[in-house]
Amino acid sequence: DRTTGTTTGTTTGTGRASAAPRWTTHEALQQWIEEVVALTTPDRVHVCDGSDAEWTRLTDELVATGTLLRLDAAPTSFLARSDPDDVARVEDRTFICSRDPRDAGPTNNWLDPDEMKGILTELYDGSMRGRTLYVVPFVMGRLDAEHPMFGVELTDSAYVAASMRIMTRMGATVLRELERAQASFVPCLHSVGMPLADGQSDVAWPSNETKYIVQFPEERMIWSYGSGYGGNALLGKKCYALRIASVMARDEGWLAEHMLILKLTSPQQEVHYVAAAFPSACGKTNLAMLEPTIPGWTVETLGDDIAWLRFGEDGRLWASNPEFGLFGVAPGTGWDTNPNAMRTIAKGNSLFTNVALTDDGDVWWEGMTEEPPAHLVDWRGEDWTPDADRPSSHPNSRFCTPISQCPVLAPEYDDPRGVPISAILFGGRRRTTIPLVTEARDWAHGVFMGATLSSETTAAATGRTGVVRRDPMAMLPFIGYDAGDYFGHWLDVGKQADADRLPKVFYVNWFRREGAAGDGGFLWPGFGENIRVLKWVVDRLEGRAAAKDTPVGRVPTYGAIDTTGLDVPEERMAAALRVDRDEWARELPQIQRWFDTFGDTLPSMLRDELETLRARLTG
Ligand code: SAT
Ligand code: MN
Repeated sequence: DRTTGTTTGTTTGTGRASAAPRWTTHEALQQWIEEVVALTTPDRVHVCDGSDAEWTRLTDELVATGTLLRLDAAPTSFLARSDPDDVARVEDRTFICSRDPRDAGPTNNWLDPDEMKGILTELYDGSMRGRTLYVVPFVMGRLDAEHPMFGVELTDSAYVAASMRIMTRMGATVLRELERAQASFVPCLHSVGMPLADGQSDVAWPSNETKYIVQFPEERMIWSYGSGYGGNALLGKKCYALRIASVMARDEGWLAEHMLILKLTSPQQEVHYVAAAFPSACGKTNLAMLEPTIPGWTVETLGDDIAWLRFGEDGRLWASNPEFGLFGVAPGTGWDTNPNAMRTIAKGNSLFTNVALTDDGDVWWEGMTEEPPAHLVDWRGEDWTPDADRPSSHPNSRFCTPISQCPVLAPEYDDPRGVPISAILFGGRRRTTIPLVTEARDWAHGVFMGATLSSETTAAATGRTGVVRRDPMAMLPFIGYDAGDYFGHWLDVGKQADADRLPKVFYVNWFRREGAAGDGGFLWPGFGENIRVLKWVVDRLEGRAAAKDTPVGRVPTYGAIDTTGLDVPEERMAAALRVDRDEWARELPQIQRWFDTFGDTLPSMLRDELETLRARLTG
């Protein structure tokens, strides 16, 4: 029996006489598991098959250990409360360990790979004692893709194994294919870093104060230690599908991006696929599932976080979503703001982390309904009433749910080729300066927009929130190599195709506010009304909407955005779209400083774009 076995067993069902049990016929995988078992000394090894029975067993066990609470009101869904110190990605503990520090670039933490392996090998030594090592064979994207993108996560967290079943295609079918082809895979090693001594009882959320999230780009390998949360621990997501995949993409001529993918159908039945890059917790999930407020338009979802873009034979960029689930920010998700996410969750089979619990055994978070319930148990497990001066749910609390349950999932989600992209949107969270929507003049100008993208920080990463930082292509924490080289790669991608086949690039900002300091109310209602901006984008693609050329790009002329039935006064609309020379005069030195951090890896084309912008603004 290869699916279970103690690490001290002698011979297994495959009959091979050996010190270690035989877990797989994949030679490299078998050997790697043996090495990890020898180093981390788990009590048991379990090779995940991805079955329903396994899900039931895992979640039952997690309920028994107190990690999960079964929701009485939704018995196929569960609530987890993390350690209060393990609630978000830890960017300052995240490393790109390339051989040459230059290849990590100025935006990543770097340490020599051998040195890092030394540190982590010491931490992993005995780190799984008293626990089960779960072997999670998975594929990012589809198993029937031309080149399936395999990974195997070895983790001592049942919560991670269960979450990986929602977020990736995993289990026995993947392992069989790995074995048949003796295919290469990205090894992803994860330990929460809390071994259990004999008789020591476990805590609900094991983790370690010391945390490392480490990518070895040349070896296509990931080592993670100390955290059980989200992108720190579900290694198929940010670590593989963005950091490692971005390096593969650079080497192979494609793009791995932090983008949602949506399908837009106009009243004339024109279909356009749009990819959009926003930083974490800036509304990607909401836009991906938007419910249009204007008649005749349809939005369907293909993905809410990650897009892999490759050129098709037609010379267009085709995007596919490598993930199998949604890991969305809970607060702010409600029947008003994102009814499709609510419908997805309502079908059950979901893991919630760090949200509040209602008295009748359901979940609640800020923004789910207008009025909070009279009593809750908050994300730390404490009593909560509406007069409390703290939120009931952590601002980075999450729902983890199968994407197949999304009622507006586009049928093309299941097409291994993906979908041809007509437009790319870049967006951030900015109170001032950035207009509601701006169209790039050409690909290079679009790359400049992406490279200078900025946003106020959110709770998705630990650290201060609300501080403006440059977040190029919304990829700042996810670029697996030198960011200057990454911009160069984007420019090269533009040279691989005819200009008229490339997606058109737009820069959006749903978050601009009233007042010179941007401290007033939002100028634009956002959410479902964003369809009006998407409509302008489609009308531009179809050559029927007006735009005026400004120093920063093309913005809608007065009246070009359809505001029928919307209560946004003319002045507010003008303010949302304004290109303010004073604001941009303050922006230029910030962009200059940002570019100066790169030295000679910054493509000269981007410096030229900055000079063009400067000249246009002062001209
Ligand atoms: O925690 S995750 O990295 O998965 C979520 C996010 O930051 O987008
Ligand atoms: Mn994300």
